Amino acid sequence: MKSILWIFTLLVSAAIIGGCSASGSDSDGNAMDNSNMTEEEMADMEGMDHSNMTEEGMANMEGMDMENGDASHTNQLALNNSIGKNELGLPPLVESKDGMVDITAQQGTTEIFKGVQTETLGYNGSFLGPVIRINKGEKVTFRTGNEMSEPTTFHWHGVEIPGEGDGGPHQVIQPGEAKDVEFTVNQGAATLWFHPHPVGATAEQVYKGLAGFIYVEDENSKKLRLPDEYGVNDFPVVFQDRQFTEEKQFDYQAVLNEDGTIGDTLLINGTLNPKLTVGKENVRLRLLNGSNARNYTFKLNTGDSFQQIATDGGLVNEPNEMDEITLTPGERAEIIVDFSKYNAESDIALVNEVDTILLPFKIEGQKTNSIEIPETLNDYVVTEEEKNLPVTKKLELFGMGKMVYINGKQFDMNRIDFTQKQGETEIWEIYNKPDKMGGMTHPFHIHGTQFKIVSIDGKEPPISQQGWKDSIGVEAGQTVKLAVQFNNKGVYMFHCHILEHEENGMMGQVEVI
Ligand SMILES: [Cu+2]
Repeated sequence: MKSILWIFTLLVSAAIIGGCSASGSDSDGNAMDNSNMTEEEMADMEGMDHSNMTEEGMANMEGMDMENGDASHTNQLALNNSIGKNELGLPPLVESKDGMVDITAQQGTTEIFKGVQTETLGYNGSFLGPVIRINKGEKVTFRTGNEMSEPTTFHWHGVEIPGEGDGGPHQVIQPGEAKDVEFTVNQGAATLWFHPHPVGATAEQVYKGLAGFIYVEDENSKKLRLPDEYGVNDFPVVFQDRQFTEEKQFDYQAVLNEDGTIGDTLLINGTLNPKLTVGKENVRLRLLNGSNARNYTFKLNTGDSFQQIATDGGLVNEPNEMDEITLTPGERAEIIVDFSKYNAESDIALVNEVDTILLPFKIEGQKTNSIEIPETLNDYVVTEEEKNLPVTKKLELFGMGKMVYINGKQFDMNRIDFTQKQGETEIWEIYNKPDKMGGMTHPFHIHGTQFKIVSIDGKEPPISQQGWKDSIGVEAGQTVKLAVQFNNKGVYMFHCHILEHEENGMMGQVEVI
């Protein structure tokens, strides 16, 4: 009986291998934990990727009566610990010159592993991209160029930008071409990012290195005395898990998983085995989950708390004292860690939920210029009126693998799914319909807007999500209500930010008129 259960567990695990997150009710405990599996067993599982299953196979699995009724699951492929060998890479900080910012997508090679050149993609360099800092009220032009040998687009994730400049699948830039994207920054201080969005190549281009940060600053953020010395007490930190070939190359097609491509090797800002040297002071970390599919629950190995100061799209009202924070793909959070109580001998690290060491810290004793965190940071509010608005757009997320749908449909570039009036707030209700195995979390993202979470299953969202958002992890069975307003016109995508689900058609279009 025990062995039957084990095989069953293997089957289910295989079916859901990939970047799915624990979807709440984890009461069935460790049944699906593969951390004790042998390599051979792991290898067997890899051969069972359900994306290659016949529909009959799928149907059989759906018919399986799971005693616990819940196939919630953590990421199946464990991450390696960072041994802290390399100082965390710091992307160049780029400010606009007379409103102009040059951003060129290019291909090259990068020494990720010592002495080995890995073929990579990057913006203004061979791997990843710069941090672009822009200011509210400023008119900026992103001069985007494509020096790669394949088409791409430039999508500004979280930026409130007219649809024609949003860089969705319609706005392809061919190799050798360039395009100016002009807009006025009209949103509050936030940590945003940019990445490609071409149909059929988004996941692969991001995987190989196309991603960068955008910082928006405003009067409020400049006035608040938050840690803001770039690379001193204020760091961009992008988490991306990768699976390298034996030759230490990216072979996306070889490791592609239709339910989310994950890997055992974490790169932070493109650095393998990173560590971060900090002073005995308050340090601001701008966390971005830039992975194709993996979720992270960040915490300190000491169990100490930290302060969350921002969500995806802006500062929260007051610093939130947190023990841990979960980010699904595309989501960001800014946190402040107080290193003043540690010293050079302290063993302190940012870890994932299962205590995988992601980023060890090295404390430098002489830097003690700590900045007090202000008590009030912002004036975000979900109004009574917004809470009482009727639902006017309903979206049902469903499926796994190649069979992923929004309202039973897959993406069609020539179909507009919704229209909405510019400047008008509407309530979008997103329901993640479980399948018989439980289903999985879908990180839902809307382009061109920062929305407010009105409720999750009828309740106020957790404090960590009370702020401007552009992405939200919707767990299987959950219903979330979002107050959505677009301040510009045009066609915008909404989609699952597991990049393989997006590629498989879990995406729709809203036209703002
Ligand atoms: Cu999804």
